[in-house]
Amino acid sequence: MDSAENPVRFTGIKLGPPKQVAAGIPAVVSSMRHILEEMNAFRGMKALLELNQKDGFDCPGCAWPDPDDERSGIAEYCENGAKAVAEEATTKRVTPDFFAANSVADLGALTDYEIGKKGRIAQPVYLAPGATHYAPIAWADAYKIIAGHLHKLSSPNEAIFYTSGRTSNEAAFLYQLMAREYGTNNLPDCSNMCHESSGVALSDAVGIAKGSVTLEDIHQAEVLIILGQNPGTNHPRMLTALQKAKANGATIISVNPLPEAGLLNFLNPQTVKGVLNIKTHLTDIFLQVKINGDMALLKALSLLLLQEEERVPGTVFDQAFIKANTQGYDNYIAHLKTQSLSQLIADSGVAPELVHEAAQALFHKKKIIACWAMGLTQHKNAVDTIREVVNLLLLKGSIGKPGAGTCPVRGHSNVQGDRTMGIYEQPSNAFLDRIHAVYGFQPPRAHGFDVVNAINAMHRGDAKVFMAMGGNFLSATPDTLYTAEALRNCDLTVHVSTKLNRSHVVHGKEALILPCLGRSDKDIQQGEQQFVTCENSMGVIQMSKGNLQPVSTHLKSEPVIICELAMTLLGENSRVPWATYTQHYDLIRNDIEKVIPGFDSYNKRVRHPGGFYLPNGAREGQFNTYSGKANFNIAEVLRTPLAIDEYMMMTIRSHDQFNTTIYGLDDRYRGIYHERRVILMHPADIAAAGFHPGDVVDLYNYHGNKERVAYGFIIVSYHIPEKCTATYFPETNVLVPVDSVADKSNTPTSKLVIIKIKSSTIKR
Ligand SMILES: Nc1nc2c(c(=O)[nH]1)N[C@H]1C(S)=C(S)[C@@H](COP(=O)(O)OP(=O)(O)OC[C@H]3O[C@@H](n4cnc5c(=O)[nH]c(N)nc54)[C@H](O)[C@@H]3O)O[C@H]1N2
Ligand SMILES: Nc1nc2c(c(=O)[nH]1)N[C@H]1C(S)=C(S)[C@@H](COP(=O)(O)OP(=O)(O)OC[C@H]3O[C@@H](n4cnc5c(=O)[nH]c(N)nc54)[C@H](O)[C@@H]3O)O[C@H]1N2
Ligand SMILES: [Mo]
Repeated sequence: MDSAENPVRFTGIKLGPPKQVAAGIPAVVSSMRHILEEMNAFRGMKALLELNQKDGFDCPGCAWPDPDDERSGIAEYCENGAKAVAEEATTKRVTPDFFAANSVADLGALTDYEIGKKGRIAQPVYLAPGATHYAPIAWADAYKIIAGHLHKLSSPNEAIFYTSGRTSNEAAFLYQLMAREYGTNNLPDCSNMCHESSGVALSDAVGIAKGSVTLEDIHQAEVLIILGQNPGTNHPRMLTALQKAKANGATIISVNPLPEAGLLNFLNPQTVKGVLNIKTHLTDIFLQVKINGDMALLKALSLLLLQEEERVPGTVFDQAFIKANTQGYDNYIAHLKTQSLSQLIADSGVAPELVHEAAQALFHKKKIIACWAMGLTQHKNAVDTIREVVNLLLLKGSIGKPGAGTCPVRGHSNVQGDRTMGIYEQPSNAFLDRIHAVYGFQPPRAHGFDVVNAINAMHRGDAKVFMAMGGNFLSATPDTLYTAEALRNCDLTVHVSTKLNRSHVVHGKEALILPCLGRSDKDIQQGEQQFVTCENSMGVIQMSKGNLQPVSTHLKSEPVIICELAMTLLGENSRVPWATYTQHYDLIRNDIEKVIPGFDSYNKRVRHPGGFYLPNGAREGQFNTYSGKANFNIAEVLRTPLAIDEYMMMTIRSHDQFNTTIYGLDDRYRGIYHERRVILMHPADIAAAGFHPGDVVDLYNYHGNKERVAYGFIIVSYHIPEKCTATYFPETNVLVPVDSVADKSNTPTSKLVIIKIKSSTIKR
């Protein structure tokens, strides 16, 4: 087996009933167990006490916002935030001795779970050409190797600078500045695989690539529609906000192929009721769509709204809003009228009576919020589906007023901020002009590579140096074996990382691992403790200040690594005061303020407890689109014809992982324990194919006449629609074709891979 893939090793599956309720005391027990496995109780408590407090550090987990006003005095975090901290603040260390004892091939034979448990990388290491082991290297020598390679390239566009969304604003700003002064816009990021479809859809529809709501809006909404999102696992603190909305009388409609525990009920472990086992019932109407049945469902809902509006004019649609603020209404209505309600409902996979019930819940409500995540964004027609969400909100006038609007729930804790800071392969001219005005160098104008184009460029040999500011490019991206060939084609691969991962094992002809401080680590420059800043999912900029002693004196902060590399790379001629920036991060923020709108008095306002909101046109009802209005969009439903032996597969996260970081082997809410190599199937599909629950199967994809195989998955009978299956990523990324992407956003279609399922020769 190629070291790019997780080795097939079964770990002893145990199944239980899926949970009906999220959080509660089991969540508290689970978080403490993860903390204590990684560090002593004192360090653990010190970390948790400052997590998400106004003067503490931003959770390295998801991007869900902190409450503006009251924060729970001791525990403003969730089970999975605690796990994210445990993973980062661990006292286990990967030292040069470890690398001497373990070859790269040895590391490749470990599973992702085993690799992650090795601890924090404690020193920079280098893999020389032809070498079998990483060996320690001095920071200055590492910078020289990178600069040497970058100077050798025939064009700066042969280099790629990837970013993962944990990078702070300060580091992200410096990183894009270095790449652009060096001469390229090749700045792909994890967003290309994540919410890019949301950004594209929302920019065209309402004039801003971000969501429009605040946390307070969620509390005030009359109806919340939650599509393609599993908040109980991936954004647990969202459940507290949903609980508040329910207390204020909101109706929650959930749209998902799976009845996720966190959507159904919630036991808030931070309230007396939660501790007393009194749960809040969250979802009122559960619409169990087929995979990618959302567009058909949304159209069915809009059609039912239209029929009611025609029956009693002026009672359902917000005609005044539509007239004043939107464009394309008449065409959209004409289009809706061409659609067959029964066909739409059949295409959605939802029971007709439930679609009618959901439509009724919307008829006379004016404050509607739609929340969504990867279940919508990672499809071929993702951009159109998200525009269909906006169509529905526009009909209701549900945007740009309190309690209403768009809520794409972001993933990585600072993925939104990284984009604000200019981590983007398609920067606007306005942004580049400001860089020029502030620094006096001409940044490149040609657009660069996004993630998928970067993989293809490396594969063709058109890109030769790959550098990553965090993340795990090999495992997070599609078509694992193809991507591995692409990375191995490079002359040099460089990773600034906190922990070991598979991208360190699948490397270029030379490779470097540069260990950096994490969110929870104390960052001291010139004797003064520094803080960085992040932007959450709702556009709030806040400071984040680590408080733990770093596990090694060799670690450097991301901003310092970038500045030192940039000085080596760009030398005397650079127009950027890199050395100054390393002295105090306020000096970086002073210049960010000059380049990026909305950051006036950055240093002052970010020191204000709770930070500050960035301007947001859509929130104020100002739509900065090409038409100056919010735009309706017309798109047809996309059907996926399947042969009798074909299935749709969505790749999802278990409860015990953060993307490619595997915290543990349980998916507690779904009742799957101690095993990740599973495929969830409908019982009728299992029987029809002649399989039994517990059988081991291999999964095949034949996109573009190429065979892709993922070996060794155990069938689990599950409450999932027929012909739909689910597996965990990254194990099945080997099946996601690199050229199967969303129209307009180029996001890999990780939530709909067509597979065939065959008996395996592998035994359990
Ligand atoms: N603990 C933890 N927190 C995380 C992460 C993590 O890995 N672990 N990852 C972070 C990141 S980067 C992100 S982007 C977010 C991801 O957060 P989510 O988007 O919640 O993550 P996924 O597991 O990809 O879940 C997608 C959900 O969409 C559903 N789904 C799949 N296909 C469809 C479809 O066609 N239609 C509909 N309606 N639903 C569908 C799945 O059943 C699942 O419930 O979470 C962030 N937070
Ligand atoms: N099939 C499939 N593929 C997917 C998805 C899916 O749903 N299905 N989801 C996609 C999504 S939404 C996303 S966002 C991407 C995620 O893609 P990435 O962001 O590239 O992947 P992560 O697993 O989050 O990266 C984890 C690594 O980041 C490093 N790290 C952690 N903290 C820090 C830090 O503070 N600084 C630095 N420098 N490094 C750090 C550690 O070394 C760790 O191993 O994956 C995508 N891939
Ligand atoms: Mo993400």
